Amino acid sequence: MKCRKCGRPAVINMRQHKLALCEEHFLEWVLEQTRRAIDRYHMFAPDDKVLVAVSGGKDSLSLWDVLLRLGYRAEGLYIKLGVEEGAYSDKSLGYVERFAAERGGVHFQVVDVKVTYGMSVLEVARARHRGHKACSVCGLIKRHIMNRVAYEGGYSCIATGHNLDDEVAVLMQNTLRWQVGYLARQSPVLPATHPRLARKVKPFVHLYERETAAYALVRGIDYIYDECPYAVGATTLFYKDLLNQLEERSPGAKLSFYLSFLRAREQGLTFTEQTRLELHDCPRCGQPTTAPGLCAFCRLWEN
Ligand code: Q46
Ligand code: ZN
Ligand code: ZN
Repeated sequence: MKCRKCGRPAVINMRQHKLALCEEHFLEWVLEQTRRAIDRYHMFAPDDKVLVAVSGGKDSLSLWDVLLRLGYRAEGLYIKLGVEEGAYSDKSLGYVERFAAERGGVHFQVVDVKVTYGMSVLEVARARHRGHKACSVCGLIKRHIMNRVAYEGGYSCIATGHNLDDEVAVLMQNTLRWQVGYLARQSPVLPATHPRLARKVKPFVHLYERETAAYALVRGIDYIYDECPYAVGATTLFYKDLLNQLEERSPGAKLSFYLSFLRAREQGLTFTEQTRLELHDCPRCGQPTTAPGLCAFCRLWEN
């Protein structure tokens, strides 16, 4: 297989685009695709300060790399959850630190959940939500911290490394259950609905997971291969697998499922967002909550 642009040996063949590219042109192509998504969905402007949520994995580190190469003011945020199994948190932080050091010490900050709030994610999950999975508590904590850091640091938005496979897996789950509220909100850009909530953007939303993985590989970005130990068996993985079978039979199926969903929604063919709940400001942290009194995050740390 030869690169369509220069005829040298291709390193990747993207059947959904009928496009094979060599190393150099593939790296260029990823930058261009990302830049286009940022512009197309009006994610952020060239002089905006962007907070990139980095986990040490291939998607978030590749995203950070691409944003820096595109000349954006992209700074990192690593949230140390305190996952001790397989020294997961320490290892993944190590990858983020090396990434930043190799790029002349680009700015990033670490929020260590245990140091800041007194308990690691797992400890608080055990103490508060017996029988609940760590992930629900973890999601709540990560959202709170991202919003807080973005607000305090004056960032215009939070960028996450979600790729097309992530988005399509969620879309399929929501569609199969007709989760109207979730479908109405699933978007490459989630606007801020409160001054304390940052806008969320997903610049890799048009890239397949195999492309973000190839980008990290070709660019020489070292990342943590293992998933968080609690992610094992997650339903999303099942849907990803299912969608890959579909893609195998019909190249481009994932991309077109996602893009036609966005188009349908734009044309008003899906659902209007459910009536907004009235929001109250949490008396402790100031972030909005749906019921008066402490927000779910602050209640976690009570007593
Ligand atoms: S939610 Fe669950 Fe993830 Fe938190 S506990 Fe690990 S798997 S990191 S995206
Ligand atoms: Zn080429
Ligand atoms: Zn609160």
